[in-house]
Amino acid sequence: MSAIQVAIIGAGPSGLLLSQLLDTRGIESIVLERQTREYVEARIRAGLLEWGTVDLLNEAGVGVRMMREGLAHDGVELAYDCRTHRIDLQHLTGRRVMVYGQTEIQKDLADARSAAGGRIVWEAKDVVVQDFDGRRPRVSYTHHGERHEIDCEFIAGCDGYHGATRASVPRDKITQHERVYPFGWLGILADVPPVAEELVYTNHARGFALCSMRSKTRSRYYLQCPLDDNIAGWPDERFWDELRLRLPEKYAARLVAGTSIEKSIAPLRSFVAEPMRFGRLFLVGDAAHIVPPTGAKGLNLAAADVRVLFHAIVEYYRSASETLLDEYSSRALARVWKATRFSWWFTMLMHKFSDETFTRKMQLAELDYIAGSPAAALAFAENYVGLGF
Ligand code: RFL
Ligand code: PHB
Repeated sequence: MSAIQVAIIGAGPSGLLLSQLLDTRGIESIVLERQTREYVEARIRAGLLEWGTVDLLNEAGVGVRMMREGLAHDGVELAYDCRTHRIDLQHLTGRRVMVYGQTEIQKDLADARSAAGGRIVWEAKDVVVQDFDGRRPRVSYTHHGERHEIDCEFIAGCDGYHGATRASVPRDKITQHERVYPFGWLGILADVPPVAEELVYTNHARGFALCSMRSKTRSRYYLQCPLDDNIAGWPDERFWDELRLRLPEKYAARLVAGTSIEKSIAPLRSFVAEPMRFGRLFLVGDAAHIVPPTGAKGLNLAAADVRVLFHAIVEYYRSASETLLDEYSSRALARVWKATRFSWWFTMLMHKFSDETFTRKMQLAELDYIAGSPAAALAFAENYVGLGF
């Protein structure tokens, strides 16, 4: 049996970033990941970073490639009812956002951990967390058929929505809040130039569409689709035809179709588990909360949790003070609920819910209000670029 300061479950962005940050302060961790490195790095997910996330990645020493290859955007467009309205994020808030794929962050983090000799166990199966109520939590797992056990001081549950850590908390100690939306997002990745320089979120009578990107030559597009649709029913041509129908004319005319590199359907949900701390077990990122992707808050919230926990653990090892550890859950949740509200609101504003005209009229009136009112535009912009701490 070996002892370690922090056992981190999950090598997604939360787990690797926490491990990397702790290492900058000489705090030892081990990361246990159920999947292979290749599998984790192939998952196409987030693409838009708040500047607070950019700063944290730089603080962790993994921002060099992001600063070179990422695309900083000063604004974002809302399209509705055959018109477009640009929200000037930089002018309204003094802040920008960064386009840089989660796949790239994942690679940069894994490279940095391996260069620093960090301990990551890929394919760690049947992870069990125990005794986190006391001062000596334990984690056990199977690797290549052999069972291992680790003694540690803290456990960080960075194992996503379907992970083992939240599931090991007694039911009467945790409250879970959930909203499931009656549609999904069909996403496509293709090596074609994006239709616009910035992201375009479209409210259309046929359903929501989003034009995003990974670079100036790689586009990421999404369409609202029924939850029971499957990929086989969406050959590339159908996707491009439907996207063209939903986009404002000027972008539809510019749309370049191409072969998809990846295509997937994701359900949309809002989910928050409270509290986020159970003795010496801390839930981080998607393990504690899920937001619908409208507004791109998921990865950014995960990074914000990591930041709060990182400072709390550093403070503990520096001064033996548990104050920041005690405050972790309430500080993280204050931000989580605000981002949950924004993602829910933006989802409700942009998607088709039924054929009922009243709901759509309300959406269009609100979009028109944002377009015409600097106060409403500012409220949107400050949430989109990320609220302060
Ligand atoms: P992850 O990325 O799910 O990583 C959890 C890791 O834990 C592992 N794991 C286990 N390991 C050991 N034992 C177990 N029992 C385990 N169970 C699970 C998993 O294999 C995995 O490697 O959670 P993390 O690190 O908290 O990161 C969260 C983000 O990945 C997520 O919030 C974002 O991807 C959400 N998201 C977006 N966020 C943004 O900020 N901006 C965006 O533009 C954005 N776009 C998106 C998104 C998510 C999407 N989907 C598919 C959910 C777009 C999409 C389509
Ligand atoms: C993405 O590029 O994947 C993306 C961007 C913005 C969102 C959601 C997803 O709101």
